[in-house]
Order: sequence, then C-alpha cells, then structure tokens
Amino acid sequence: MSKRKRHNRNFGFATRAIHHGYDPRDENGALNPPIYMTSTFAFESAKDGGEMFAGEREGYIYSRLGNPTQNLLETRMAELEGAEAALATASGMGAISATLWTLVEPGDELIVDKTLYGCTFSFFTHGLRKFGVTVTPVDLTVPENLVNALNEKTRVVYFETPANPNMRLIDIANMRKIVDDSLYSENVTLVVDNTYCTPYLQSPLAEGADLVIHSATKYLGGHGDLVAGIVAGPFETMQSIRMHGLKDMTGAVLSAMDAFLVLRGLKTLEVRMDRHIQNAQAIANLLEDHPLVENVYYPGVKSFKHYDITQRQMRGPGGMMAFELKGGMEAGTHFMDALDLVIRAVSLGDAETLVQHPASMTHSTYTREERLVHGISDGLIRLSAGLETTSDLLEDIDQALTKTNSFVTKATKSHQSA
Ligand code: 3LM
Repeated sequence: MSKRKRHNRNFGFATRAIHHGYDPRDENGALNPPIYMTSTFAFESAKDGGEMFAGEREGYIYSRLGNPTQNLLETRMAELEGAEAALATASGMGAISATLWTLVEPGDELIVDKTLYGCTFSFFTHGLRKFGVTVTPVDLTVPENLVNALNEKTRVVYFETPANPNMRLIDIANMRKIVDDSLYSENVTLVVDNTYCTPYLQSPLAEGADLVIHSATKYLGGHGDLVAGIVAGPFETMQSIRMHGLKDMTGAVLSAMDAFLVLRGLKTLEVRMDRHIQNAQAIANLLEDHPLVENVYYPGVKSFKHYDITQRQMRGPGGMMAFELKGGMEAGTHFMDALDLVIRAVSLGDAETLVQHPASMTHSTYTREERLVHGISDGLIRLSAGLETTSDLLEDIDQALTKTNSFVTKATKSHQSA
C-alpha cells in the first residue's frame, strides 16, 4: 500500500484500475511497481520476528503469507470490487478451494447453481463431498428453488453469473433477499464468481453477495500469459481465508511476477472490455441472423432469456457467448475446424478470439447425463470475443458458417436418399 496519500477524489473505474494503492514517489519514481522476487523477509530483530508471528506487529514474513506485489494487487482488486479486502491466489481454482476449505466443515451443506465451470463442479462434487460436505445443485434462475433448498445445514450459496458455459444469469440481489428472509441468514455466505463480467461490468458485493471470486487468468490478466485468482470480501473473512484456506490448506499463493502481470492487465481492463463487447455484439448479431444457427446465448441480444436481469445487474453484455448450430455436435465441430483466424482453445478473456466445445473440453468433468441435467448440450459452442478488427472476425465466422452449411445440407441429402 502507498505510504503517501494521493488526492482522495472520487475517481472513475479506469483511473482506479491504473493508480489505486500505488504512488511512484514511494518507489524511487518507478512508474511501475517493483516485483518483489523474494520468498522470505529479514526481521529487524528476533523479538520483531516473534511479534510478527504472534500477530502483534505488522510486516512481511514469508511470501506464502503475503508479499508487497501481491498486496498491491489485492488492494487494487478490493477497491475495484468495493470490498474491504482481497486475496490473490495462484489460480481461480486456488481462490475457490481456499475459500471453501475455510467456510465449510464435515456435515455442512453447499447449495450451488446447476451450471458451473467444469473444475468448480468437479471440486465441489468429487472433492468436497469426499470430506463429508453435502453439495446440492439447484436451478437458481428459479428463485423459489433457493427458498426450498435452504436449511439449517446450509453454509454457502455459490453461483456464477453469467454461468460458464451456457450464459444463464442469476439475480444476485434476489438471492440475497431470499437468504435474508430465511431462518438461516446468519449461517450462510453468498459467493459469486464474477469471472465473466469483471468488476467493470458487475459488482456482486453491491448487489448483496458476501464474497466475490475471479479467475484472474481471464479478463483481469487479459493476455493469456498467466494463471491467477482473486477472492474479495470483508476484512475478517479474507484474513481467515489467507491464514487457513490459503496458507495451510492449499498453499496456492500467487507469485510476485504474476501479481505484477495482473496489475499490468488491470490498467487496460476498461478499454479492453469495451472492445470485447463491441466484437461480441457484432458476432452475436451475425449468429442470430444466420439460418444455420439454432440458438444464441448472449446478454446483448433481445431474444436472450434473462435480458431483464442483464439490464438491471450488468453494465454491459460482456465478451462471452454460447450458441448451438442446426446439425448439433457434428455441425459444431465442423464449424470450429473451418475457422481460420479464430483460435480453437479453452480459457477466455484474451486478446485472441477463442472457441471451444464445452461438452468435450471445459465441461468434460461432468458425465453426459450430468451435462444434460445441468443444461450443457452436446452441440453447444462457446466463444470468447477477442480484440481483433471486428470485420476480420465477422468474415472468418461467416465463411466457416457457409462451409458448415454446405456440409450440413450434403449430410441431410445423403441421409434422406439412404
Ligand atoms: C475455461 N475456466 O475455459 P483457473 N471460474 C470460472 C472459470 O471459467 C474458470 C475458473 C473459475 C476455464 C479454464 S478449462 C481447462 C480452462 C468461471 C476457468 C478457474 O483456475 O484460473 O483456470 O480458474 O472456462
């Protein structure tokens, strides 16, 4: 944290994403913050060291417990999410696991939305369950389902909005109200994964969530060159996640180098998100008007099922979408292989436009039966709109759709004549 106080004006999002918590005058005028490449920190005296371990004196001890570069990222992310504090972790899964290991005990219950990123689903259903935690997936797009599911064992309500990969939206303020109106509000922590939106487009804590989680690997880093995670919320909870879930249970601490890279990514988050949206909107419009496309799931199109929640909860439709082609999975894989500029890869939020097939890739941690119950069809394709020139993307997607169309027409004809 900066030792000097800079003018305390009510700065906008981009200004805070670039400046908050750092003053070059504290670091020999260096425009960029130093990368503290050190595992351990020298104590002034044995007594000082002992006092730091006892929590009686502030200071850095060891980089699994804290490091100035990580700390700057945490300060900045807390500011952007409107949280008292934040914690940087070695991956999004590191943030999720450190948080859950801190919040739950054997016998507790977790209520989760039925659509989750594949490894989150896997950690909950295959990981936590092994340790005596009950995990109950429900469709949280129907608020009554939360009313019915809450009980005296519920400790955590967890969801993504928009959900990866099918873009279902969940009304955060409504979930808060339902928890508050229940008999169990004291015991329940509401956790929202804000990876798809980033704090530029959505503020879960302001909507009533207790904790917000990110895979910083995605838009926050923004360049596909690192893996990182963030959790943000009340100071005391962050302290216990740091000292228990992160320090002792997972050890999944972010390196100083990667903390620096996420800080660098944050400087351009606002301009990148605006461009991601511009490209995603143009692609979604093209898909929606194309005869080969069965469904488009993008918060910026009027046909979107949760358009009302988008308007209320999000400051923009984001860069992510999913769609299904007529001709199902076969047409989908043909389309993906026909793309030339757009890249076939998992992950999202990068400068490059990426497509992937959730059923065989990011969500292959679900069984086929689970995917169908959880709303992830075999034909679903996910697209992360990048930052390229819009017309180049449209041209590539259009030519791939044209090739796929002739493939589907030929396949249908040969099927009919057989
Ligand atoms: C993906 N997602 O391609 P890391 N929460 C959300 C996520 O999308 C992810 C995580 C948490 C993808 C990763 S799939 C092998 C690649 C909503 C990650 C986990 O641990 O930083 O990957 O975050 O959808």
